[in-house]
Amino acid sequence: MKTTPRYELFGTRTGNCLRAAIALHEAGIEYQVRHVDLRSGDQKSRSFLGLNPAGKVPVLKVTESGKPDQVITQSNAIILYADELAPGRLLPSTGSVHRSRVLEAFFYFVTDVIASNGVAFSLDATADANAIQVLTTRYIDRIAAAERLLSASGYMGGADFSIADIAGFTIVTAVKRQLAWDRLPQLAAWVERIAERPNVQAGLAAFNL
Ligand SMILES: N[C@@H](CCC(=O)N[C@@H](CS)C(=O)NCC(=O)O)C(=O)O
Repeated sequence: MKTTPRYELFGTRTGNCLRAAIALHEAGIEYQVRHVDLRSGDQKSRSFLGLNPAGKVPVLKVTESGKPDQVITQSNAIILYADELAPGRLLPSTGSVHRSRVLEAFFYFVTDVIASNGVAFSLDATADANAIQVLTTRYIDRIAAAERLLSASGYMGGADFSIADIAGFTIVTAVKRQLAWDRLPQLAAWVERIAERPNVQAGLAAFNL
């Protein structure tokens, strides 16, 4: 008899965790939220380090009887895992000409925008103002340049909603106060379009206490 796996998403209200939560909702995967309070140091507890020795969220734990537990510790690996469970909903299938366009837009946000933002955020603690400014200018300029990735139908890299929209939406909304919106009308319309999706709203609310 085939059993249904149990999914638990460990995290809190950060961009990396929200991206994972949105992907699970968009893929139609039911999961339980496990709050990890970073300010209290839950991520350094013995039990959490047993799950992810890096002490970082998000973490997706998959439990299925008769199988060893599966633990996925990177937000983008969780997003791709969600795609595997619901093929075609988050990423055009292998062999489709549209797939590489979506992956291009997805990795643009992950490596060129989110990574710079993450480093700028971590430098904040050490108050290296110059380096923070360089990195901030870099990710803001790259977000503005992302308007060219929008398809005619208004999604990032493809005709339909995809993992590229998930990657872009959470970082663009996280830094929205820093953007010159009067010069980015298409990006503004895209943000509204993505924000209207019920599964995006559900993912954004996943870690609300
Ligand atoms: N590349 C990782 C980054 C994970 C990460 O940096 N998580 C942060 C929160 S967004 C964290 O757990 N910080 C707690 C700590 O470093 O103590 C991913 O995308 O999942």
